[in-house]
Amino acid sequence: MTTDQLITQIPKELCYKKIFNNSNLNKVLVHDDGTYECETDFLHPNETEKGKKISEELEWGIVEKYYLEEKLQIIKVVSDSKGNFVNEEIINSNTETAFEENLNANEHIEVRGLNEEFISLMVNEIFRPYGRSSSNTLPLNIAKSIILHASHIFKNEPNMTHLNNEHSNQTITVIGDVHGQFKNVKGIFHIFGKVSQEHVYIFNGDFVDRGIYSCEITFLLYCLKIVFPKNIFINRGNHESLIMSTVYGFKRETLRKYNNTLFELFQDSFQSLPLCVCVNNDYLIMHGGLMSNPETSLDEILEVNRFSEPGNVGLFHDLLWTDPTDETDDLGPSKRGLGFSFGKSITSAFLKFNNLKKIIRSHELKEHGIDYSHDKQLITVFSAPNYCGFHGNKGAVLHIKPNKGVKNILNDDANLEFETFI
Ligand SMILES: [Mn+2]
Repeated sequence: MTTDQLITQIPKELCYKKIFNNSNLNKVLVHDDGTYECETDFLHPNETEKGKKISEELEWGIVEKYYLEEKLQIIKVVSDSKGNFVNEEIINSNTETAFEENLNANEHIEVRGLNEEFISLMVNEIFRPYGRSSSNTLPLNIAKSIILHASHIFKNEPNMTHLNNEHSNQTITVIGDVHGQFKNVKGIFHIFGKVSQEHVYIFNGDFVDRGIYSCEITFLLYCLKIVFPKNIFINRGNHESLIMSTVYGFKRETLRKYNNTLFELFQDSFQSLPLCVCVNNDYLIMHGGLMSNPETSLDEILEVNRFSEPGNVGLFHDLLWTDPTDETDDLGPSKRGLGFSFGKSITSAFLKFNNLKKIIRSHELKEHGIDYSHDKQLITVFSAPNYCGFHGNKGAVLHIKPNKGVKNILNDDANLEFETFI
């Protein structure tokens, strides 16, 4: 039986579905004296650093001015050839300095003062239509420096990060394609919880294109990466590339909201993104799928030079592009006309060769957001419900929480739990 047939047999409380009501999000209560409260905030308890409610202390305009002109500082950091700190220089964020053009290889940009409160301000007021900010976009220098700071963090990560939550209460949640559907990304954090020390998120590629809020999603994910570098990981998808994001909407969106310099900086950041995460030495997570030779080691994945476009063939390309197939056990044609598809024997052989339990990947629309295939050795997670506004599919997330998973007719693994949402 297929996933779609099986999932309908799961009792409702197991295949549980929370309905995310967007009308409750970001509702701002404006008092007569002009101060405000966020009734449902995004990522923080609506308090200033001193612990006082914003509404008691500051008018909205002052909060925005405080962050954008004072609190956030753009710093150029200079390191020596071994990466050790040498010195730093504050760049004034108010002026339109072309700082990124002047960066040498031993220099990078950091945004200081970026915290959860700023993220909430950005999401609730700047990015929200009818938010109280005078603009729906970030000031250009802030936008540039967020991308540059995040890129610097990505560049220093390996192609594949190893995570382990076997001996902790930490949940690791895998999110599949979200494709510019910002409302759903906010919904994911509302429903399943914030990024925190206890809750690590893996965004498994294809967060841009198709939907029209790719810039907002990228800035949110990059800001979270800056604030919680060890609690959110972002794998590159096939859409985080120059060709795809030029054709499928992200370029047009970026030019409309910002400019071509920003688009180029986004491309540089995409070329810095890692390719995989391996959890508990059991689960390998990548956007697309496996390579043609199942006797490819994890060390070979670590050796790929990923700081470029993925090309049309080879390991780098395959990790971002391939799909599983049930039509053949071995290798089959690609339904995308690019590369190949891989059958069950490839998956089995790869898992055995690398002593892994399952492959977790995204990249394909699934009616229920989740699919178990290849004798349940391979899981597809797709997290854009009602994809493109008309597919009518659910979205799903997959939690990795050792011995606290939820087994059912579909999920055979006590360390995993999937949840679906619309
Ligand atoms: Mn994809």
